[in-house]
Amino acid sequence: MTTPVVPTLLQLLPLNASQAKERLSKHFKLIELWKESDPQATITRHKDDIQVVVTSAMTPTSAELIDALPRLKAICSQGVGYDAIDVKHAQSKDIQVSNTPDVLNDCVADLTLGLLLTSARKLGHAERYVRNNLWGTDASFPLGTSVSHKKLGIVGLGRIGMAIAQRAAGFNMDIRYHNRSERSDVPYQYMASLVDLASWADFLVIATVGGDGTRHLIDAPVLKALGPNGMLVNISRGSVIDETALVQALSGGELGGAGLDVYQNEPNVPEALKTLDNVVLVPHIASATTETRAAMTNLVLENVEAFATTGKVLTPIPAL
Ligand code: 8YV
Repeated sequence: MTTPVVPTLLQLLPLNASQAKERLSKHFKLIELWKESDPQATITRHKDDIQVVVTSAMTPTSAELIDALPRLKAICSQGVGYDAIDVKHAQSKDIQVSNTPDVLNDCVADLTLGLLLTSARKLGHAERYVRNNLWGTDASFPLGTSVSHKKLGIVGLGRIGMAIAQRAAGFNMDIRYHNRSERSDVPYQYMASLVDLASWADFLVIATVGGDGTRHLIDAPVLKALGPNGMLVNISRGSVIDETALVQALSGGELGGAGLDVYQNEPNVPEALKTLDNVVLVPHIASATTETRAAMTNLVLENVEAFATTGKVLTPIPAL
């Protein structure tokens, strides 16, 4: 006689919502993996029962884990990016994968403009200047760079890129973009060459997807094209920028400044960047507000509930 399957959900990280446990437990037995003393043994013990994995954009979900769970049917992730999940492998095994698109667009775009303004107007530097009691001394504070009416290049004009463009339009910025292909539904000029976009732009914002397809898309020639008065803002993934080339360009004065939310090897930030006054560094917080994280968590829960009740997740990642 075969033992019946106990529908089980493997949760790789805590979800920051008071009712999360209650909502998930309605449909599944829960394994909260971070609480287990021997996570590998727990996975092996429950492998024939686990149907759903809850993960996040920052939690590696490998082909190995997917292969270890023969009854896995759905992976529900918190976050819009899915470069940490082997989506192709999951989809090749008919496992649905969901992310949390759209609910974070505004919040990420808000932070992007924040980084842009902070870089251009030297807000971080200015803060340190006041706190270090330099105001009123001989050490005068340098002039910043204007943002309004300047040229903004957006690399990756997807849903977040569009929310950034909408805000930049409020600053009367001239907006152009670079994508894998031109869009016919936007009023902004397309530039097929990334180097051309960088040499045209005063500010270059990176809002493209992460993963192998975009690795080191922003390399030394792009940074050189942006130039000593140009500024780079990255809210996508650290992997998109050649970080060694970035450190070199900033230290050598070939690039004017940078505002960074993401890094190649988080949470490690190159020490050289921390010493530069023309760099603004924040710790991957673009979606980190109470409201947006609640909306993201809720969408994860809705995906799990939709899978439990209809067999289909709500916001699937399209076939790769
Ligand atoms: C979060 C993110 O850091 O959505 C993404 O792709 O990188 C961020 O929103 C993360 O998803 C939090 O779980």
